[in-house]
Amino acid sequence: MTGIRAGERHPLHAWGWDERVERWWAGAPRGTIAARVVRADRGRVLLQAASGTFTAPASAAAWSDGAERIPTTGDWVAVAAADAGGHGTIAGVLPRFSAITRVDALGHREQVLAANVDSVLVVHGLDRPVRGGRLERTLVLAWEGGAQPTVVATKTDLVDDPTPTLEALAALAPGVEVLAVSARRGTGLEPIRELLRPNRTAVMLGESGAGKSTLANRLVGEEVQATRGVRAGDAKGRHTTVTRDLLLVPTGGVLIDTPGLRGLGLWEAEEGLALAFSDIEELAAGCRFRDCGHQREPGCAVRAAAEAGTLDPARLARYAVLRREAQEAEARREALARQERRRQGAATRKAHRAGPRRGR
Ligand SMILES: Nc1nc2c(ncn2[C@@H]2O[C@H](COP(=O)(O)OP(=O)(O)OP(=O)(O)O)[C@@H](O)[C@H]2O)c(=O)[nH]1
Ligand SMILES: [Mg+2]
Ligand SMILES: [Zn+2]
Repeated sequence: MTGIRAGERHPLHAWGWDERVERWWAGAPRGTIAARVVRADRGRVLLQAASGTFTAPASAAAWSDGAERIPTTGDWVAVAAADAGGHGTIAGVLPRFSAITRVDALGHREQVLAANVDSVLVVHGLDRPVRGGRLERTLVLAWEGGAQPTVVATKTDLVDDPTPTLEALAALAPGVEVLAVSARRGTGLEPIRELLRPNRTAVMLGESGAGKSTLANRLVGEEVQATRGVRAGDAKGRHTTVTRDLLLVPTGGVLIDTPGLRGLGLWEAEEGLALAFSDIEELAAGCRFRDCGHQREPGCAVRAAAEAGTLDPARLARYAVLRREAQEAEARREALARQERRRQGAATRKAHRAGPRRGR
């Protein structure tokens, strides 16, 4: 298929091609070539193939596993035809080993922000206050997507002592490493470089102005991404990055820079919630009822901890909000699945009725 001999490197190795992709590629349609999506931009994607780059519409395409996927940054795809002008057609999107997903603006569909990522760098700019809810939500998305999160507190050069903020971040992210870096000075980057070893993909998520693109440029070693100063006064960003871009870093890994997203609605989140709130999950083992909702149930160990001050009551309240949101999303998912089954049922019945007539 690709004509690569054992021991030889795949030409897309630098872009993250590994055994996982290799295995799935066995199901590729005949005559197609492999490519990775290196940019997603409002309905279009930029593809990196061994022979060069193509653009293609970001429309849903099936794979031999029967699933349809809309290609997004980080995806591996099979390109069918590409013309001399560099326009390609995507014949299929490979299965993903991880996918960072949020719900779309209407709340009806999932949008995959980045596919096939090993780690999520949750970037927080030390020039702004910590927004606990936002950070926790991002961690839920990362865990749910099947990636390992790391919190990156950047702009250490702007604060005298980052310690109190780092402690606050750690309390919001149990079991997650919190790194302190300055992209401006280039300090504290070693642990990130370690995450970006060959064949590893990381995606950065964080508010606009947090310093994602500046960090990306520092890690890449070149000004590949545009950056812009934050608003004086509240340090709010100006939504400089508008596409999701996959970049090669000299350590051999791949880094995805994303726009600072306003909305990060949950779509599927049960596992992500359990991992992001492992402290509450642990406490819940002591609740009298196994399905305790930590609301008004008697013998609730979680509420007891909040009352005793060992669990931040504000964190518990935010957890309850996210849980409700996840339950609502689940109900919507189920309703959509029912709708789809009805639609398919109707199509099958129609085909049966039309069948014999057409046969004659
Ligand atoms: N002092 C200092 N400033 C930084 C650092 N990192 C980023 N900045 C500044 O923060 C501002 C915003 O940085 P960006 O990298 O554009 O932020 P972003 O997260 O990519 O923002 P969006 O693309 O809008 O999502 C710029 O003025 C940067 O120069 C840092 O480590 N130290
Ligand atoms: Mg940016
Ligand atoms: Zn409870």
